[in-house]
Amino acid sequence: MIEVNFDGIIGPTHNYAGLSIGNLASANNAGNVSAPRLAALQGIAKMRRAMALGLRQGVFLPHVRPNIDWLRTLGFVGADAEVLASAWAADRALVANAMSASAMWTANAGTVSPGSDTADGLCHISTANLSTMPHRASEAAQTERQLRLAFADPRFFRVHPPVPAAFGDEGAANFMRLASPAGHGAVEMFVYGEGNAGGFPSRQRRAASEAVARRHGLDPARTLTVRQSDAAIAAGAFHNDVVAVANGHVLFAHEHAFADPAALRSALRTLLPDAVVIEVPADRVDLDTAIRTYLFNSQLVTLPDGDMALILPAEARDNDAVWTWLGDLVASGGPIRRLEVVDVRESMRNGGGPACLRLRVQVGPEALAAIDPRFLLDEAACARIEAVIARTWPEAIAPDDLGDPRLWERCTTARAALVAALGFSPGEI
Ligand code: SUG
Repeated sequence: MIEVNFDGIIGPTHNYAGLSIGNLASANNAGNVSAPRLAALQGIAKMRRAMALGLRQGVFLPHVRPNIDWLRTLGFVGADAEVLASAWAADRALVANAMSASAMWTANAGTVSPGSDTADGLCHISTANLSTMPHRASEAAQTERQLRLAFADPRFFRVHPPVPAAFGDEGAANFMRLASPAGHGAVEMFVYGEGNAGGFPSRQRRAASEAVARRHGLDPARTLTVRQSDAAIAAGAFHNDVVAVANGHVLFAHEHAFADPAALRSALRTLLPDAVVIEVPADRVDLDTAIRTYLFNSQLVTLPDGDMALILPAEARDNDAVWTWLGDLVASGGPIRRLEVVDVRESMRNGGGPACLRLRVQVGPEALAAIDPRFLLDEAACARIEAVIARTWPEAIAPDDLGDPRLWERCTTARAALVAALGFSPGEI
């Protein structure tokens, strides 16, 4: 199977509005001035880096922002500019929600089960409802449209609508898949939270995960629902991918990521005896440091030569405890052999690291050929995207700018230029 990582192109409205309760980076950076152009170029540089490592790369596009349709559902009427102006006058937070560029974090776009795990052999993709946060909940409709375009071929793919909003589902950020190198099958793991840990919402409901597993036609005997620890949520791990990541036969996690790590280990020993669990002990890297540096929000990838690499945020290298631990990990001769550091600081300040920015889709060669090629990257497409960003993305957005009609206009034009540059027609996406 070939893995394609679909990164969200960071949209022109990228800003720091502090919209996500429980996401400490978003809260701590609320009110700061963002740099959308730099942010988007950092995102593309990360994609180029993955491609240089020999990995397949895809993209999803920024959503229509400002999201005027959403403001209309809240009762604002008139021409587009009137809708925005009256929403801004009524409640600035509503416009901040309508301007959010949060669709960049495509690990939250949906959950993907490769065809090798499903009853009908199709690759199943469930659009996430992201229902816990208003700015994220409005993503689902446009996300589903893009998924249906990219994975339209019914011979290989089945795209599902979101599960009902009553059951919060945040997609692949709370999902991990382990596969045996010796062909002993795979295990899909869904991680959920429960209750209100430390006053922070747990955004993934168990019922949502179970619904996704049923819809995908997974074998219940090879599907695990794993509870996230309250300590992790209370410390700011609003998604599991802030404290754990899996790839191939390797699970890389913090000691306090899961409510019952011993039970998880024992289930894995039975289902996938050749799985390797690399657990980072709290006395080497405490939970707060892990969350601040996003050590676990790395992309754990298999390189063409079979070695695994961690694509880490620069914040992980900048911390002595984390970097020392990683040095020991590579020296230990285990499956993770390489460390690749990327700078995605603009996204990080909203709580989105390298792994948040990508959705993994694993396919065979025929299914790969059936993906709409406009969503797949090569050098030429990278250059086209960079040129549009450099020409049209705003350089800075301060909180008051969110109410400026010139910014609304500019961001609309910028997105339209990108849509055209990638070969989509205006109403298509
Ligand atoms: O949902 N931040 C996102 C970050 C998502 C990270 N994704 C993963 N862990 N996979 C969130 O909390 C902040 C936006 C703001 O505050 O304006 C935000 O939505």
